[in-house]
Amino acid sequence: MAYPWWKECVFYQIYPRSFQDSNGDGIGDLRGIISRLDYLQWLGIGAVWLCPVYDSPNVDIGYDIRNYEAIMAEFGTMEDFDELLKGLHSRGIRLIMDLVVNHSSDEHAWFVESRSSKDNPYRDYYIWRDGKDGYEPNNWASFFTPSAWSYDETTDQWYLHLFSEKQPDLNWENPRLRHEVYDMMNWWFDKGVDGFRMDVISLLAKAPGLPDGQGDGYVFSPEYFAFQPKLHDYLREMREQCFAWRNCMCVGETSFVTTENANSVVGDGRELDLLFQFDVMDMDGEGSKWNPIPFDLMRFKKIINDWQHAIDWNTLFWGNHDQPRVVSRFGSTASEELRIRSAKMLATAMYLLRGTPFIYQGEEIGMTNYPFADESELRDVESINLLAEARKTGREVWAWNGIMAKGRDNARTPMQWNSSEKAGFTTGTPWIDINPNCRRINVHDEAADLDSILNFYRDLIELRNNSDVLKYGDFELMLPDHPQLFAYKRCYKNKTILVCCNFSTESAAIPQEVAGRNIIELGVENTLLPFGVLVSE
Ligand code: ISL
Ligand code: CA
Repeated sequence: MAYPWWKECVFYQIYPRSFQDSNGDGIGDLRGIISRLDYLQWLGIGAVWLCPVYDSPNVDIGYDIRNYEAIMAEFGTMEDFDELLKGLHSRGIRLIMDLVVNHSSDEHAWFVESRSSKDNPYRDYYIWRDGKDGYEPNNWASFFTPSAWSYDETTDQWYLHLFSEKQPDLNWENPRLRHEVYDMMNWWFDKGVDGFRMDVISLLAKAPGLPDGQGDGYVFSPEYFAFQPKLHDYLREMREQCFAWRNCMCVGETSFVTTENANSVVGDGRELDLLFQFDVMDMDGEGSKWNPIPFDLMRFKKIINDWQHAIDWNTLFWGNHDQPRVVSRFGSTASEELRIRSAKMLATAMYLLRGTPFIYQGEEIGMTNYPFADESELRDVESINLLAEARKTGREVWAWNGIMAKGRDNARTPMQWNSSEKAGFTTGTPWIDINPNCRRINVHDEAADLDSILNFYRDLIELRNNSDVLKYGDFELMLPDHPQLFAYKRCYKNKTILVCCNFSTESAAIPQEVAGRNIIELGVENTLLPFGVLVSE
């Protein structure tokens, strides 16, 4: 049986603005990525997910696209892009692009036209409604602003935006809009890209009539904008029009997906190949990500076990550009020893599961959250808006604590290439501060140290790439009630690999169930030390 390429390899996510600057303007760019291709090859990854590189006014750092077929000037030119793609392919590395089509920038030509008059041919490319008695058409809250609607004087109507007011939602009910998007996707496919990561793709369809959410004030109402029945029509049409016949991979950022509805997008219907679910990412927030609750190992085990059994093939990840750094979040930075061991433990626990791993840049060297000193150091619209809103109700301290722990800027500080002041990222002034811990956490030093997190990631990727058990084996949760250990078994054709990870800061006795010939042994001294790992076969 032949498996598709995207089940055979490990993905690496690049956030271009913070990966490598090549011209000293403090902003990462395409030529910077080109200069690091040998590093990616050395790491052993087989595909890259590139966050948006399209022309954008950068209100949401590239997730507000002004022109889908042009490269952002700060990142370089289309020639640079072509060279990047060629450079990846010549190293056997595939490239998937970010597809952001739930919304565009308000500076996109479509929206400029759309807002100009009610009878403009582009009017129906977006979602316009009359107000209700001078107020918003409904009570929906947005991800980034209190209301999901903004009023536009020119035509005396309101437009919907589930994100910032500069990210108007596209109207997927309009077939002309849909076919423009398909043409654009095919244009990129014809250039040779290998697929797309589809931004908030589960939100494309909105409930007919845009009903009010239940509650007072502005109400966040995913029941009316996520996983609506029409979503499946759009995804099937997209597949037929753009990629059913291609050797590509499309992964959806399916916000609000559940184990119950997941197979409606990735099951036999095959609308998408893979999906990102956020149950693990959401587990340390109560109701909202800004209300922190401690990591609960039992809950983690249940989430992983449920997902491993719910769908045939999972995405495996600990973070991305929207999440804090995993070692700060679920590991420990109490000492260097614990940071290093917990980073390795977390990688083992996640990436030996059944599915396709996605490593976020900097994770492979154990980068940590950034100690932001004050608001002036923030760059993310989500955090900046949250703080401004919280200030109105005297909840500034709550918001600031939330941002320190969960703010998206934590993952967006520049990649740490070496121990110099600017971390080898730039020669100029970086667009966002560089973590001073680049002195000890950086690619250059870790590449030379065989016990480093970086070399551990490299070995883990190699182990996975060469093991049919790890790639194709079944998953079985072990020791479900153990309060400290997360353990599982992977089985394939009479072969078994056992993975046992100590998620706690206390030592744990090694259960006999996980004994075997050791493949990975970390923090094992008769017992499993805090964050210790044992993998055996
Ligand atoms: O980070 C989040 C807010 O707490 C997530 O809810 C995030 O907004 C959501 O997963 C959607 O993310 C994607 O679309 C956004 C963009 O800001 C994110 O960077 C992107 O990954 C709008 O395009
Ligand atoms: Ca630059």
